[in-house]
Amino acid sequence: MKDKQIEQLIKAEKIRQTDGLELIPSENYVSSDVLKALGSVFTNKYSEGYPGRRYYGGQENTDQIEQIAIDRAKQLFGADHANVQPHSGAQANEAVYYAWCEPGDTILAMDLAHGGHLTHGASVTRSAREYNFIRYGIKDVETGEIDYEEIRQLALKHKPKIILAGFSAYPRELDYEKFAEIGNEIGAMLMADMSHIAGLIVGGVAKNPFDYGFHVITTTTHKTLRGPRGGLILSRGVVGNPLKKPEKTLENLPTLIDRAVFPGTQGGPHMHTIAAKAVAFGEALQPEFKDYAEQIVKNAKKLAEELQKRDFKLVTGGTNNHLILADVYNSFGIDGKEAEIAMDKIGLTLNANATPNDSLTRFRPSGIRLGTPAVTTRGAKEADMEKIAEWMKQAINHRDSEERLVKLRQEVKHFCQTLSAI
Ligand code: DSN
Repeated sequence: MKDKQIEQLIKAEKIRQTDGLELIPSENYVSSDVLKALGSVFTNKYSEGYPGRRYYGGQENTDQIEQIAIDRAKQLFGADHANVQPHSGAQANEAVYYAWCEPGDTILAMDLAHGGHLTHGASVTRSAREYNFIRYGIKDVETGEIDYEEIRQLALKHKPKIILAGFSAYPRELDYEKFAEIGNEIGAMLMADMSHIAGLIVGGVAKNPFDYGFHVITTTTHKTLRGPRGGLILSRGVVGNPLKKPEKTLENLPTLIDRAVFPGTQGGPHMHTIAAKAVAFGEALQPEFKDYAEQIVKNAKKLAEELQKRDFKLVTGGTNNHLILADVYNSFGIDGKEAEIAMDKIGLTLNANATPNDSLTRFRPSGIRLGTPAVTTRGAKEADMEKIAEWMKQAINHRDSEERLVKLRQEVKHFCQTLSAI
């Protein structure tokens, strides 16, 4: 590169990602083919519209790329329709709200403090100003149990237009059947934000909300799905012409969603990212992806077990998916930020996270959140989880000893050299 300053930082980041263990549950390592597609000449192209219906010329290749991405996404999730244009998960959620709701309409979603996502109506977001969000949470922090009767009562009282199931920090599986029963009882649209577990769904180790009557799934493409940073909306219904405004019916959701993405909430799609999504979806369709998804969950369960042996108190007492939420404040008397910093020093990257009903602040919460998608991509297996749990405990025990932390950093680095390259 001519720009040496940026080139040097790209190299430094590659070294950081190679020599450390990536435990943030929403991150992953893409394949070299995904990176190639991302860095391709499609970044030069404007393609407002959809395949076969664009507002600019020169679309003979973009149309094919987008159609391939759409077809693969539909196949992966068993959907009638896929919109591959959302720039990320936030835009995907925003577009679905815009497609189905009028300003002031009610949406029932999981509380951010209990594992929901910012875009599920946190008060600081734009959508919270536009729509009326009602929140449900975890009933029992020990088990992670959700009170579906409470959700039903909230739904009966507030008559939401959308019932949203999904999370960014919940280590258990949701009961989609119960959500569907409630949604059908009050006539709400059923939306699932599967950003964290999309790869587990397509890998067959997590349930697919479409199998329980959900109408829409949104997801990011860069977490367990292991694609480029981006968003995706899948729906059930009949695909129509987005140039014609349809009635707001469940059957018309695909067309309503296409119109809500473009021109409703976005301009030109990022065709280089769509090319990379197509590559990642192709990879996720391969039989090996199932093995990968299974190993993510095996690793997470083992890591949870090993952490518990070392006195980490886990929210919900374990995990059924790829992520673990540990309450370090109630385990060791330190806040999540202090734990995150200690881990960073030895090359373990994870994030401080609020626990349900957290008594500490959002920036210095009680918990840490970690997961196994990225280390599993590098080939880590159950036996390696014991080592990771031990390093985590050591980092906490010796957080005030720079000398000990430097030694631990060396051990982690040597271990990383035994894993596959990124
Ligand atoms: N930032 C993502 C996560 O870490 O879960 C969600 O947007």
